[in-house]
Amino acid sequence: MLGVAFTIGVLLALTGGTDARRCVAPEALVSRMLGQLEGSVSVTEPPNPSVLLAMNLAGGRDSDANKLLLRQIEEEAVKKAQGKMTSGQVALYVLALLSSCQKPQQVQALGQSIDLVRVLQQKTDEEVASLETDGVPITSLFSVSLDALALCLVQAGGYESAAVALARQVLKPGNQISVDTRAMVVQALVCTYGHVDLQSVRDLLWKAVSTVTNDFLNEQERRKGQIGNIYSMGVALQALETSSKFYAPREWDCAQAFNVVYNHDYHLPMAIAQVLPALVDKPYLQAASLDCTAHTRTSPDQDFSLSPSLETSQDHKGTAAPTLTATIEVHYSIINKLQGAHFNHSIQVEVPAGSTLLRVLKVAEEKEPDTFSFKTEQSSWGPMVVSIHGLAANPRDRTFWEFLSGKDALEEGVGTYKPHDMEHITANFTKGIW
Ligand code: B12
Repeated sequence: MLGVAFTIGVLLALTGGTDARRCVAPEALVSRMLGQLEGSVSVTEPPNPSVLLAMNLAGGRDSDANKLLLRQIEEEAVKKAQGKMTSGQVALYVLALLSSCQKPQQVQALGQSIDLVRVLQQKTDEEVASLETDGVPITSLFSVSLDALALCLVQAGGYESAAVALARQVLKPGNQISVDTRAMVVQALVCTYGHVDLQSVRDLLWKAVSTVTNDFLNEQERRKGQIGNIYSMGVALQALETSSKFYAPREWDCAQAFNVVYNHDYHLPMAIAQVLPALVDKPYLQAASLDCTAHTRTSPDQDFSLSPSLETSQDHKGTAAPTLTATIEVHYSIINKLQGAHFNHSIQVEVPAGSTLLRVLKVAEEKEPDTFSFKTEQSSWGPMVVSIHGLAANPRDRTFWEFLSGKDALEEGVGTYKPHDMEHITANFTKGIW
């Protein structure tokens, strides 16, 4: 009897203590994802701070890729932070540097030095002012949440008013704020809650976090583990990991939610960068409390047995690889019923099976350049379509080009989504909430 109890005790200690709700993914999956992140680092690509943050949270600090990425981040910070970077991008830089045990207040590279925290404070103040006057931020509520989280973690001023504004937004009756954004709001508010004394603010933050997290738990129950779509899971799990006291005594079935993630094969570095911290139970909230002296995980470089599907299954739905000669027909429409001269044009496009939607857009443009011209901008998630038929999306008036398959909004961008034969894709000029 004593032996059994001892074994259970040892097992509990190994799995992280007596808290039965905590989940951690299998080591093989964690090292495979770390390997994918390391593989995404390159001297020719713009550095992605979310990738560095995720590597550090998952314990992969010693790799060459990590060191290269840190240097690129420092150089990019001194070159661009002050100017064209958005508040959320600066916040991600701050979080990445904190997780690398660097001081964001004093970033030195290329013979220059910059205080990223001060830059972030200025940009956050502008976001909050816009939220207060126009009811919307300059960029996105997701970004403002990153801002508040980063400022809270470094204990610089400015995050409390951002957190209060965010709490009010998620508590607005009938708001349509996405799961992803509400999840990021949770981490910002949980951090702030730990540092404010004023009871009325604490009550507001408590109410906002418990409302959002209970909604997530309800959705998970209804949808057998899923919260939002498959790409929302990373940030949603991070939110639930940081907030158990806000939904207590309710318990979170983390195993059920983790299973949803295990059943998906993530390829995009950005998607992995949001999921991996959750899988090792190290949400962004812990970016400033990592043990910088600890031994880190080894990279899985040579261990191909861990990633059998990496090379072959670019198609996340697991369908068979197409033969090189097969082609598919895609019906593509572009619609603007919102602004200026309205238009509605359609075209039938033939592309090799397995092509991305970006290829469909390119073929449509080649066939009818006057009608189907388009522009993309590179982002952390890949190419984003910012203009079609000369009509440009404008973040200031909340317009963007939304992509649909039939009537359903796509859950991936044009750089990764692969249409099937006879699919009807629409690009609709839309006004959004973000
Ligand atoms: C806000 C937001 C938007 C806003 C961005 C407006 C703005 N100026 O900020 C709008 C509404 C325009 C938008 C559009 C789309 N989005 Co969006 N978006 C987000 C959200 C909630 C936060 C992004 C953010 O602010 N990040 C913080 C800043 C600091 O980082 P950033 O890298 O600078 O952010 C930029 C990019 O994220 C980019 N962006 C936003 N969404 C997308 C989607 C794609 C495919 C690309 C390439 C770029 C991109 O816009 C941001 C500002 O410039 C994320 C959620 C998440 N989990 O990350 C989803 C998210 C990135 N979006 C997603 C999707 C699917 C789309 C759409 C394809 C939806 C559709 N059916 O049309 C479109 C893009 C279509 C196109 N034209 O190419 C998915 C991407 C999944 C994937 N595997 O690619 C996410 C993860 C949401 C989800 N769970 O489904 N989005």
